[in-house]
Amino acid sequence: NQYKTDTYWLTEDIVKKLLPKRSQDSHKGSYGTGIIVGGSKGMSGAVILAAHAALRAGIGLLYTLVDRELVNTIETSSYESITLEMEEDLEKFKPILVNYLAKAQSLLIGPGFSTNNREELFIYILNNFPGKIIIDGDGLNLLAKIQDYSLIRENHILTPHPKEMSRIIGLTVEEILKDSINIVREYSKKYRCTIVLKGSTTCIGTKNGEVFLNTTGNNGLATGGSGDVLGGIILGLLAQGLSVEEGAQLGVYLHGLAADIIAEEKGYFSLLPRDLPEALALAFKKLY
Ligand code: B4P
Ligand code: MG
Repeated sequence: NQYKTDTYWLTEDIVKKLLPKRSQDSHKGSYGTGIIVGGSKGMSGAVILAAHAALRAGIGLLYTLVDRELVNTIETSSYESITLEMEEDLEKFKPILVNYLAKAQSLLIGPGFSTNNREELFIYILNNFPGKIIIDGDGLNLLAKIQDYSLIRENHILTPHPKEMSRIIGLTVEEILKDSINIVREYSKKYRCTIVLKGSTTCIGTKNGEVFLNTTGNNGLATGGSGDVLGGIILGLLAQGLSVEEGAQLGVYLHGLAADIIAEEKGYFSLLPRDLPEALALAFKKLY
């Protein structure tokens, strides 16, 4: 019996209680600031998708930190975010970076980031950003490359698909899929963090050993880029004050619900990740 104690279906009742509060008497400072660190040559779309998702998730202010050659692309595609440029010389960049990091409550690192020559910057950010961090995509691949899991803290969320999970823990994709609930529970307890193992039934493990199974989403999400949108949604929720456990649960549920709302009208074939941020509006509305 795989559904033993401490395993829950992520239902509407559970996630409704996690919605961030909005008040009439508020301003952008009330809804938090986030930073996306990602992108590389040929992979600017990952940052753009994540940025739109964070903004549609209600974040107050959003920064993206990208390589110089990506700055123009991001600037022309994401009107509401502020683009920061990464300096190649890390020693020179550190004092500037520290100032950027001090502005935000949540940070997403990894979408389209590449793993080439990124180790030092990745380690520096993980060690110097005190807020909540989502490690996705190439951030996870860097973790697997560096093999230093002491970098992971309680206020971190790892969002691997089974192949990324396999690179981190050393089991095969088949082994992970056969026993995903117990594996997610084991590693989120071991690393004392939140792990979102993505798939057709996304499985969320918390540091205390609870596991939540998502009930939304459909095969329209099986297109490159939908993972980047998920990272952005969670980033936006964390900036608004949700804990890593709450942000992971509500974010995963909303991401799938947005896809379900689109599919109801348009079916599964043509769903694109770029459609998801806009559909988030209806997903929020359904829960409110
Ligand atoms: P990458 O090349 O690293 O893909 P990516 O850039 O991470 O894409 P993206 O960020 O959009 O997708 P992600 O999975 O993060 O590697 C992909 C490769 O990894 C695949 O070619 C495959 O070999 C392997 N792999 C990935 N997922 C696998 C799986 N489930 N089983 C076996 N091998 C796998 O995010 C996708 C998002 O969409 C998640 O939120 C996910 O939950 C959702 N989603 C995808 N399909 C869904 C479905 N059928 N139903 C509900 N939700 C779904
Ligand atoms: Mg991904």
